[in-house]
Amino acid sequence: MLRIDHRSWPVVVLVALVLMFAGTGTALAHAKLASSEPAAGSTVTTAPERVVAVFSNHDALVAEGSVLKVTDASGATVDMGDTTLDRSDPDRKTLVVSLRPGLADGVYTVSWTAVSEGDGSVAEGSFTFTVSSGEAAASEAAPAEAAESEAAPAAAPAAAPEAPANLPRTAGDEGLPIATLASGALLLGLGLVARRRARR
Ligand SMILES: [Cu+2]
Repeated sequence: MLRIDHRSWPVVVLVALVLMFAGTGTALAHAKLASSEPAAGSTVTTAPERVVAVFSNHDALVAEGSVLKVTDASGATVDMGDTTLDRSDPDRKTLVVSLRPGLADGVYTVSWTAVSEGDGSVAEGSFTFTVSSGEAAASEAAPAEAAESEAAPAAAPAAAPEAPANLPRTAGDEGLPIATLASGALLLGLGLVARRRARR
C-alpha cells in the first residue's frame, strides 16, 4: 500500500509545509481587542472626538502599520488619519485616532490593524458603535447627509449583523485558508504519487 519510500517524499514535504503555515496562522491570532472607547457595540449620546482601542497582546504594539480606520454607514472615512500609539500606556497596547468633529447620528465602523513588536505578527478586526444624540444630525451636514442619518434606523439592521459576526469571522478567516491549503496540498501530493505510480 502507501509505503514511506522515496516516492512519498512530496507528501511528506507538503505536510511539513502545511504545518509551518498552520503555525503562522496561530501567531496571527495573537493581538485581540480588549476594550475601546466608545465600546464595541455601544451607543453614545454625544459624538466622540476620538476612538481609543486597547489590545490584549503578548507584546507591545509598534506604531508602524498599526492603524484605526473609522467609517460611517456609507463607507466614508470619518477619522483624521492620525492613528498614534498612546505613549501614556506603559504597555504600549493602546491606539488612538481623532474623529472629524460633530459626527452625525449613525452607525460607525472601526477597522483596526495591530502590529506586534517581537514576532511582528499583524492582526485585524473591526467593531461598530452608534452615535445617537437625538438631535437631527449636525446642522453643518449637507441635506443629503442629513437624510442619510435620518435613515439610520434602516441602516442599523444592515450594519448590526456585522458586529457579532466580526470576532468569529476573524478566526474563521485565518482558519479557512489553512484548511483549504492543507487539503489542496494533500490532494496535490497524493496526486503526484498516484501519477508516478501509474506511470510505472
Ligand atoms: Cu503574535
